[in-house]
Amino acid sequence: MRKQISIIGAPMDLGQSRRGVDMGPSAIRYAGVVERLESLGYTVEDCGDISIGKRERFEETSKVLKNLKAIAKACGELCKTIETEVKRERFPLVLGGDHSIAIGTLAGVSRPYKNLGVIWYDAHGDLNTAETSPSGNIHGMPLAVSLGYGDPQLTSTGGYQPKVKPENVVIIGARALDMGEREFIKEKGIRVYTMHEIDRLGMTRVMTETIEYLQERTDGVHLSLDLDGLDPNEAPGVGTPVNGGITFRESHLAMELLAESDLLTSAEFVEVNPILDIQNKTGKLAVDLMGSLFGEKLL
Ligand code: 4U7
Ligand code: MN
Ligand code: MN
Ligand code: MN
Repeated sequence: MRKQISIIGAPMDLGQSRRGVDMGPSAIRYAGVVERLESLGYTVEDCGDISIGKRERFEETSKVLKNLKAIAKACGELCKTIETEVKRERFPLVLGGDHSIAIGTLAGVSRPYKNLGVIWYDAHGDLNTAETSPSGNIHGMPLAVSLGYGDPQLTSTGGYQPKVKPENVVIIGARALDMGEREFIKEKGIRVYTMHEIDRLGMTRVMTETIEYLQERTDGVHLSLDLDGLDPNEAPGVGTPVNGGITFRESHLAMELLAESDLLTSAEFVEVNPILDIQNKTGKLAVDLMGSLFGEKLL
């Protein structure tokens, strides 16, 4: 892993309806992310936050893509910031913010890689489009957008598309996939380890297979970690919790195996909502996981 990390905050809350996820980057900073990574020997630069526009007003039942323009604009800015950090040969570590920011992160990190791999650690598939979305919330769409499906204002971020090929994506922790997402997964042949496979195979095998699979076919790998991939008992501060999730220990193991593989070229931790959290438990959890991801050893 590159020894120089650039932290970029993306205080986005326009991709979903719960208030407070815009405070996620602060919560992760207060949990000591910079100090934690420095203690592991990295040089860390906090680049601050990108700017996010204003929320529009909707009927909760409205079928439009909510806050489309402002999200597209912020993702464009995030993309540029990340491109700059990648050119400086630094490891981009993005703090969210709701998961719609992954549209910008992936646009920023995927240009130099012809075959970028993506690990999508999440209870959800985030593979909806305007046609399949039950909510109109863009945080349920960033993976579809990065694969080239969705509104052109989103898929065109960074000026090229798609950012990722379906065969280079691995979803881990899925347990709340909408009907349209299930069809999309089957049609595109996306690799998914649902909670069923995690229970059945164990996290060691899930991660070993994922790492081998991506090692063979990709030239860089991005980790997009939605804290709701973990069980709500461990990560209560998320907007769309789903019971029966990945445990704290399993997640640490997954991060340790990723550290060992030295595969990652960028990462983001998203959906931390301090308003819904208990004494910043979820922010601290994010930083704990980053510790393992960046090579912290127990002995
Ligand atoms: B997250 C949902 F319908 N699928 O599209 C949707 F269940 O980034 C939830 O993974 C999306 O937290 C969750 O609105 C998005 C819903
Ligand atoms: Mn999710
Ligand atoms: Mn998500
Ligand atoms: Mn969520």
